[in-house]
Amino acid sequence: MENLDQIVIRAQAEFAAISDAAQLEQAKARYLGKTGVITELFKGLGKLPPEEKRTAGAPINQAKQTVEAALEARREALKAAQLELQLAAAALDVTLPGRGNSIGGLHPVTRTLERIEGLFRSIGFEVADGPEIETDWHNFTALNTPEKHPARSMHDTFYIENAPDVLLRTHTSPVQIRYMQAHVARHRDAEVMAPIRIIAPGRVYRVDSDATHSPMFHQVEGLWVGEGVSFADLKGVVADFLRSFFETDELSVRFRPSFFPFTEPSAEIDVAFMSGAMKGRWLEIAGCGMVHPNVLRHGGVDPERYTGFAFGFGPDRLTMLRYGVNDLRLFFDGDLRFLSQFR
Ligand code: 2NM
Repeated sequence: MENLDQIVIRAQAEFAAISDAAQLEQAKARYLGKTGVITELFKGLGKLPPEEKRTAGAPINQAKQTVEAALEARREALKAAQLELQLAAAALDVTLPGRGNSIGGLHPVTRTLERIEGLFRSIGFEVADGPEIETDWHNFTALNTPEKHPARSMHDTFYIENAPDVLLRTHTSPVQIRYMQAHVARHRDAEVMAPIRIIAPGRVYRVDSDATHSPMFHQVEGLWVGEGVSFADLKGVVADFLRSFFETDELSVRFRPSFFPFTEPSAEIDVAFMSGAMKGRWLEIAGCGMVHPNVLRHGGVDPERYTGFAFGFGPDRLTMLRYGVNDLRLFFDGDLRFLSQFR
């Protein structure tokens, strides 16, 4: 028969071989459980007389304590190994370099708009804005555009369904109409109206889409209304602006007769760089003219007393020229590989 020492050695070896907590508890039951080997030995003592019980019981008690100690030691070892595994799984290599913060940047067209606004503010212009969803009256009628003009067709302008008088503005000129009306109203009782000098930058919409046209694009329109404002003032303001914008005096600016319903006379503005890669090529860059008397009247301004000039250009196009971008759609695709080059 197996003696006490052998039982203890077997228990210690068994516990040591187990690496699973549940299996360890099953092994414990085999020695210390209700029908365990050591428990059975204690049961055998019951039949002995009291004085023999004590002498025979002492070594069994000793063996039980040794087995319990081995069990506890193994439990602790398994718990420690488990913790070790968890720590290893959650390990962080604190010596790795950080991911860093990626720094955002302004959209190239926004940069152009801010530049334009800064330049015009510096010569006393105010920056005005207005709704992108406009009425037919503010967008066309007030701007002297005839009832049957092609720009009013559904092929050119986005209309709002079931609202025939509502559309997406096709230019920022309605801002100028709204501004004139509000400004004149504020000066109703004054002897002389203070001059109106504004630019209206913003998004405009036309039914058009290819490499050089987007259904949404940007415009900056300017307006100067006052006593004695002339085409010569227009030429000076525009030429100075363009030379400041492109940061060069090596820029030829020419005014070519043209037609717009809202100005008379009207002109296209072309520029040519006198040096550099683009040297000598005329680029159409803006439209302009003296504000038509009907437009002044719709703005509440007396055309017998005041004159004004207006101009409009495309900041998207100016941005393409300034940064050498060849496809307008790159500005509106939202591709970070393109946009992050302007940070
Ligand atoms: C252009 C060309 C010519 C223009 C006219 C007006 C207003 F509202 F004052 F009549 N604002 N902008 C204008 C004139 C715009 O863009 C090519």
